Amino acid sequence: MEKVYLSLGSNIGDRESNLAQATMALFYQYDIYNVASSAYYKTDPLYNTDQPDFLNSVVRCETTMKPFIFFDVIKKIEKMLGKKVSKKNNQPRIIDIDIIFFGNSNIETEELKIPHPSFQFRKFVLIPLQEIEPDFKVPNTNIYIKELVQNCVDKSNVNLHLIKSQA
Ligand code: PH2
Ligand code: MG
Ligand code: MG
Repeated sequence: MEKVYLSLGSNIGDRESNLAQATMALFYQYDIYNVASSAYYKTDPLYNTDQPDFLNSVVRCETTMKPFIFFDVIKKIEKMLGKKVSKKNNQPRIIDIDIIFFGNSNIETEELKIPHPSFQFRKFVLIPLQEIEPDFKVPNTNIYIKELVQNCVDKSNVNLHLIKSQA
């Protein structure tokens, strides 16, 4: 069984619902176990700043799937939630599910890179990861999540997003 860490993001439509539906789809998927989610965080859009704020979370789960099979599953979940295939990077999206770590895997292909090449530069990944795994150590290194958060060059806003009751 491999431990997998995913970054989820949404900045179109009902963002809370989009993150929740993606997380539930993982929960009910065959051969995905022990799904745990961080809270949701409201985050400044990185790179293309001319787009709505994101809600982001990090999900941890376990699987016996191989990375490319798992990658197909998350692509299908994105499609199911209405994600359109876009050629351009950094466009607003209903849902984005990115693999950050997949056990100790190192993968370097055009479609899939693991670990995610820019995880350490993204506060919207590091902060929710630290919430669910405060003693996390980056696979194949001696680097702890705490150091990554302290040394992160990204100074954008990442704030806990509380789901408010209507009352
Ligand atoms: N995803 C991107 C680009 N920029 N910014 C935030 N805050 N959250 C994201 O999930 C995000 C982003 C490309 O996938
Ligand atoms: Mg992404
Ligand atoms: Mg993606």
